Amino acid sequence: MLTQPAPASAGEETEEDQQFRTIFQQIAGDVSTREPESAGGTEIFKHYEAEHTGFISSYEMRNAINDAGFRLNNPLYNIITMRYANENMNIDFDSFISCLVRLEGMFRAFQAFDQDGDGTISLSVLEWLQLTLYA
Ligand SMILES: [Ca+2]
Repeated sequence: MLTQPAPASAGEETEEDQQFRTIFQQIAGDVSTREPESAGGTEIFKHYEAEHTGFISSYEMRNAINDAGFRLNNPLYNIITMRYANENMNIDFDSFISCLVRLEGMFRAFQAFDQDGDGTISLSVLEWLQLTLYA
């Protein structure tokens, strides 16, 4: 289903290209086996959803994301609201699950690259594009 990123010219793959491809394959493999409903997201959404309106507020979204195990900061919560909330600053179920899946994928990718676990990664622009266009 997923197309693997190909090196710029076959036969001239550097060690870094190979490493990136291995990591990307790991991530793609993880994604393809991922549960459609992320990390108990359905239960979390129901917990915050007020009176079966089908929405949670952007404020509740912060708590819900926390409950799903993600620790973010205010700028990131603001970005998530801009990206996933509707014009009334509410988030519906599908958007909530999309957000969780995205966060999961991005964290997973980061951890795959951060092999020494120091919380920083180094990517070339092409690696960055492969990662973000895929995620
Ligand atoms: Ca690192």
